[in-house]
Amino acid sequence: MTILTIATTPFDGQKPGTSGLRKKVRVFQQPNYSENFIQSVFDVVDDKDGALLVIGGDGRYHNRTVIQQAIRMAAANGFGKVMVGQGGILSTPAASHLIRHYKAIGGLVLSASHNPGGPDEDFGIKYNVANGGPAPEKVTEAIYARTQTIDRWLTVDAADIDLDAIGTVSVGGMTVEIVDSVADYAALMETLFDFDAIGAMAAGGFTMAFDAMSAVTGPYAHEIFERRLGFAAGTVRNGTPLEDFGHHHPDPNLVHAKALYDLMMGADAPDFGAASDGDGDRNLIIGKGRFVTPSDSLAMLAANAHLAKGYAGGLKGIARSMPTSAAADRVAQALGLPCYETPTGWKFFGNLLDAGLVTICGEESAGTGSDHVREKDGVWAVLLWLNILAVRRIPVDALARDHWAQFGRNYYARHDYEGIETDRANALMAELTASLPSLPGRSVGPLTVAAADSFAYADPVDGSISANQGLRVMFGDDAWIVFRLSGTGTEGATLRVYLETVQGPDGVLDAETPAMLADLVTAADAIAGIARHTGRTAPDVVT
Ligand code: VG1
Ligand code: CO
Repeated sequence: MTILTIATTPFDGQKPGTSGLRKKVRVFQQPNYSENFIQSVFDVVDDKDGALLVIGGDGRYHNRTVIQQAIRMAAANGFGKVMVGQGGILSTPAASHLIRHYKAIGGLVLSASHNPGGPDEDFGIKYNVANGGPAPEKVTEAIYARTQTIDRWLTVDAADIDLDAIGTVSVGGMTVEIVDSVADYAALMETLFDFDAIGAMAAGGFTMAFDAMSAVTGPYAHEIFERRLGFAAGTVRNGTPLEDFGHHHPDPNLVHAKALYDLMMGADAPDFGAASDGDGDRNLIIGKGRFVTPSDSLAMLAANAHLAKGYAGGLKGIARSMPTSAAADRVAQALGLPCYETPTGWKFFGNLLDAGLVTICGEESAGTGSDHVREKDGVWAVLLWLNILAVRRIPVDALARDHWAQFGRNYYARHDYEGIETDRANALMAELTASLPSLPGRSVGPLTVAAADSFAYADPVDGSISANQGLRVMFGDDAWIVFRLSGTGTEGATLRVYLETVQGPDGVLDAETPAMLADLVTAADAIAGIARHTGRTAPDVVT
């Protein structure tokens, strides 16, 4: 088969963010745009000759087009085989599992995660490496460098293939295998959790609502929750992946999953509610009448994971991203486990998991996962919750209260200011950065700044340093604020303000979060000048 060399010139801005390259669909539709990025990935991957590459996405608009392009380019670049999820569908954790299970050299995950989809919305491409996890910074930096000098991309002259037909075909002499999107992943889940116990709980009348948000987890949830575990038909809501997610943001938070929240707070609430995001790596957990913050969910899962067979031997350690609440640290301390604090983004957990330093990881943005794959995993988190509830036989609310009584409670919220002009957001961060040395001693209301810094992470495994990962303002030992700019948006800037205050086991455990955080909200504006810089007096999204 002849390899075609197509001349091209670099595009600006092909810099992977927190989780891959994310842009508007129309940007990706420009001639050479996707091809330049994919070729830049292939140009930095060593040993691809004859190797296996996994490709899949969250089913959003433009997914199939890029998959067909990527298959032809993989053939031209010497890969031996490509494995694709049926219909182009693979959840991010399922893709991570396939890479590991079949010893692929890596994978292309086509998703913009929780960002909306459709012709006028977002698309994304992420490269995962051989451990199944997102490429570490040194790889994403090499990819970005390559995008700035690229002058050609390689493809073969071959027609599109049928992505819906399971089986094997040849493209330009390379084998392409279309696999069931769910089977291997579901089998992995059965090794970790007691499906009989969860199934017995469902048969005994325990009910659940799982909102797949018209995104990728629909097929996984139908198979696992309804078919294998026996939850009633209809347990899975919005279970068909749609290219535009039904015009919604597939973001499992209290704003975009409000229907689920309202259900769970109402008189007819099932026992357990959960949702996942566009690409299936996030999870939202809501018990009957009790929302569990993602940070609390991480802590509660860590404290109870040994009740599931996959974790019966206990945990090696716990890791959380820096802006995630320190609730998990209290569990680690009580269990005598090491606890690691990383920058935002799953790629920073990879080394810790590979080195066997931690078993469970989590982020405040509704991401929880373990060493079973190298991505966060929404369905996995739901199954771990169900397994724990099947063993403990108490409602979510009782489990939460019990947890706080034992470990204390971290009141926590994230305030997002979206679509800010980039210059204004940068000015706010620059001014705040400059003021950090002068902040200690400053008082706002009842709070006095004890310390302030810009978070830098030294990876304990490979020694790499990641600087400028968020600005921290600490008030004593029990309250703090973190400021950072999002690295996943496609329009303007999003300022994230993370607020946290801690109560010990003997403290106030049953207060409303906004009341507990009111002084911190005031302090955040006074210290960072949010209204002055952005003109905003309230966040767009509170999670
Ligand atoms: C956000 C979250 C971060 C998460 C990332 C990718 O990043 O804050 O915790 O890892 O999204 O998640 P940022 O830079 O916008 O704050 V996903 O589910 O969108 O791949
Ligand atoms: Co996601």
